[in-house]
Amino acid sequence: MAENGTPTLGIGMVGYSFMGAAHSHAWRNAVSFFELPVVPQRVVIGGRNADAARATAQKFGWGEVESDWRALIARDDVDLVDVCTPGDTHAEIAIAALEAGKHVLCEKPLANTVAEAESMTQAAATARERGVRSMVGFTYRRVPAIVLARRLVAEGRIGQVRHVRAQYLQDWLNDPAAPMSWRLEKDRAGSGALGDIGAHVVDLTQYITGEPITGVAAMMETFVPRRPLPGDGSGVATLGGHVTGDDVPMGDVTVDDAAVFLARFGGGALATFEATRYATGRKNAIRIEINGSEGALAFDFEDMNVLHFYDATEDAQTAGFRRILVTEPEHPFVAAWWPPGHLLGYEHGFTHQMVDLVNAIADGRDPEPSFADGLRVQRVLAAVEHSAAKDSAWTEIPQ
Ligand code: SOE
Repeated sequence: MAENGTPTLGIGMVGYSFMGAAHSHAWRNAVSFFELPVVPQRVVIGGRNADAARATAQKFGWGEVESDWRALIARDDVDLVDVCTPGDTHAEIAIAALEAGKHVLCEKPLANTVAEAESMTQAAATARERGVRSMVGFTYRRVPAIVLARRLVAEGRIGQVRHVRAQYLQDWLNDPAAPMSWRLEKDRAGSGALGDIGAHVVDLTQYITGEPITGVAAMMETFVPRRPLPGDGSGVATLGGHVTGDDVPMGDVTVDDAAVFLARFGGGALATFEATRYATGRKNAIRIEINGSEGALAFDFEDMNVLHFYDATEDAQTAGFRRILVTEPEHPFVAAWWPPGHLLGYEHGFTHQMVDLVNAIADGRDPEPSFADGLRVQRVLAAVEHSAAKDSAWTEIPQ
């Protein structure tokens, strides 16, 4: 019980780097800004590097540090395991947690392979029968403008969806002296730009349109095949950086730097996708444009409080893209924060994710995106890799 008598939910988090910080901050803010039926408590944090885990624990107020993730899962005071590790450990940790009866939040992409994602989805289905819930962390689903976009499509405001244009553009690898990190190792990350950021736009476009991607034709490229190893040898470099000097040890990049593909959606829409970490000048541009028979939507995360909406049923003389500032209390999640025009940022999506997850657990509902949703994304990623390896051959996605 929390001090005010509200029941608590003990969180055990595995991982402490970029996503560990984003999740820690979100667990903390969820309680401060939202009325929750159960209070998440930051009980214990763990990970490979105990010093790094300790630093994150101190910064974000975790109660204890546990270097063995199995011991973390086994604790009676842990009700939910938050998996913020690189993809190569998602399946093992998430399945063990589900089998131990712990709810699971797992960072995206769900896994490194379709086979792993299938095992995780199966474990989630089995655990669900015992009331254990699971969710995959496609956090951008909780950006208010994205939720509004989905709502407008579902309400028929843009009619039949015909075109989807989706890009996830970053540039933190454009410098060849930016060091190696686990995100550039296939064994650890599964794939490169495709899984790291392409997975987000695959998920977002399926979420907004409510339709699955049914087939793809793809190209992938690795522009810089070898990179300097990070100076401290820790392999946990954050995004970017610049390592120079004589005889700097180098490592092999074993993933794609960029992926581009054509796709078709279940409802017949044609789509183009682009995911790259070499889009000079673009820092975190998730750009989605959707054209429908009655209107269109356009979004760019670098201006994330805004949704552009074109209503084709309006008088042609005055019709035009409308710039909606998604900061009104009527907009999703916004009422809990600031007055209109007082903007939200990157971290708010994570807080909204925790809020939705906690509410679903308290209500005995399944949170979304589910592991099954994560598996659907994984199948698209696998089809993209397959197509690229076969000279862009059209590749259907099993539904
Ligand atoms: C790195 O490209 C990264 O941190 C991704 O891993 C995240 O999913 C994305 O939100 C921001 O960029």
